[in-house]
Amino acid sequence: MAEEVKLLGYWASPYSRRIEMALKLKGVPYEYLEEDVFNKSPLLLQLNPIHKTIPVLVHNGKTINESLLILEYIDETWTQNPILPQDPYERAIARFWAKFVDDQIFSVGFKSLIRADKGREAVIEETQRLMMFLEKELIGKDFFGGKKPGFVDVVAGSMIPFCLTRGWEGMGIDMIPEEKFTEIHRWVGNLNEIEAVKECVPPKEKHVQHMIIIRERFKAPSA
Ligand SMILES: N[C@@H](CCC(=O)N[C@@H](CS)C(=O)NCC(=O)O)C(=O)O
Repeated sequence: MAEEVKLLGYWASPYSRRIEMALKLKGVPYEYLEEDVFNKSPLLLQLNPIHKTIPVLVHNGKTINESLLILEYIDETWTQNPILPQDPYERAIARFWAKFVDDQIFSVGFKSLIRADKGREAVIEETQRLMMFLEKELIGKDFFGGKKPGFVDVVAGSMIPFCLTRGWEGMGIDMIPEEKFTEIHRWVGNLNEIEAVKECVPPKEKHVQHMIIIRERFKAPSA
């Protein structure tokens, strides 16, 4: 019997793009259902009534929410081309970095987009300080996962170069200058060579424009 694998996503969302990257890295066919996150479908509300967010994965009628949990589910269900390390300690470390990207880097990086000029300098500095931890983590590696892209690569790859950076570009901010973040730039170059990643990168110009709209929508009035 053919498997049912459906993904509810949104074209500009790093959270659903990372799921597509993982499914493609593993060669798992899936049906993609584009959601309008500003006008949610009854199906999304039914499948994710608690958070009402994408991505949602549906596998043979079972629903999984929250992107990091979906990635773990995918890795355990389709075991070819593993994205998490086998060693328990290495797995814990990979989860640590993924959480660091989604919690710290995203929240500070997003603030740098929506803060008015006054508070922005401090947030930029803080974003760069956090980014330096990732820079150091990449020394001597092609990917966070080693020779091949893994869990942290799809999480950080979807979030940093192919999402937040588009927002910074739209504001004329070079948040990760190449001379200071050589390892991160090398890593982005490596990611760009991977077919499964390339296929999931949102179109650049459209995305930069989209991030400008997002920024306006969430801008702190006087921060
Ligand atoms: N922690 C969630 C975050 C997902 C998320 O924030 N998705 C956004 C799209 S980028 C969304 O659905 N937003 C709709 C809303 O918050 O109402 C995950 O990792 O899946």
